[in-house]
Amino acid sequence: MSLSSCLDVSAEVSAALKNGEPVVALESTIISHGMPYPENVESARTSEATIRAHGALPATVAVLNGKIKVGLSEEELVFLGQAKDIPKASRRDLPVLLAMGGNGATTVATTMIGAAMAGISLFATGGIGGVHRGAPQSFDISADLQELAKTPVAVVCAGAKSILDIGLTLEYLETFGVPVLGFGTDRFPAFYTRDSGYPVDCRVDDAQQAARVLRVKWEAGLEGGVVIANPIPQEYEMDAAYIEDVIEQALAECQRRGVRGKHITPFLLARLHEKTGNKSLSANKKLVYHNCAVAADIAVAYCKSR
Ligand code: PSU
Ligand code: MN
Repeated sequence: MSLSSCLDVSAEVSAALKNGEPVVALESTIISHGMPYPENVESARTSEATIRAHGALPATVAVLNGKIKVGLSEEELVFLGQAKDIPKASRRDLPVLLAMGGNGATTVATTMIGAAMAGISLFATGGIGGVHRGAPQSFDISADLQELAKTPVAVVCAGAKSILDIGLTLEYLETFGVPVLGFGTDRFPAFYTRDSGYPVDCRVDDAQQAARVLRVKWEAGLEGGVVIANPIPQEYEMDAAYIEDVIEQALAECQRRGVRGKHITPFLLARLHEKTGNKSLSANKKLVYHNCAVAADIAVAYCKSR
């Protein structure tokens, strides 16, 4: 089986990449498991439109009929948003889905894999997975972190939610040599809030500086990804004490119900949206659009820096 038999890059994305034009990848777990319908489809559409408005081409990634598709049609976006039975597909799920001809919503890890196969360097999302609270006992560490260690894609995100242990997540990234850049900030953001209480490794103040770090890293042969942490815009930031309280409640419920493994993150996200009366969903959408804009700006700068 060759790479081309499991990878299907849309004509538009493929032409842009051949011409050295900027492309930004988007994940599909955020569509199928991160937000409810119809907000998920609206958010996917607005994300793509934002990337185009900033001069790059969007390429949403998903597994469809046993192929990694890079660049989805409108019908495919709606399908992923409406279907109830699309499994969340991380690295370990890929070979099975490809072999069996299945469908899957790609996480940060698998979206990075698809992007790297296609030759896309920038990827925009909401938040990355990480080391879960209680991981010293549960061993629950997202495969996203190992992917960042080895796959050469830069992920623009609003940091990580404090459903995770952010301190341990940053330690893990340091151990595996993943640079964490703050975009216009010295602080690692916590998704709904602009400051997790932890610093970033390095601050970059514009798209050109970020693009330069990527160019130098990969030209120097330093494998692996980069986290570009872009805080939620001030006007959409949530109250830290309020969201922390809601997260604590959701985590307690998760434990009580014995939710495990890959179901933990989607369970917590759904609970947060319910408990905040969709305030968190609205913040989530805004920060994703902001990440799309920044990722597109960096993709444009990265192409020019060649
Ligand atoms: N965090 C969010 N929103 C999300 C996810 C994480 O704030 O939608 C999704 C992403 O697709 C991420 C995945 O890659 O959850 C991580 O899942 P796990 O913790 O099971 O690796
Ligand atoms: Mn996990």
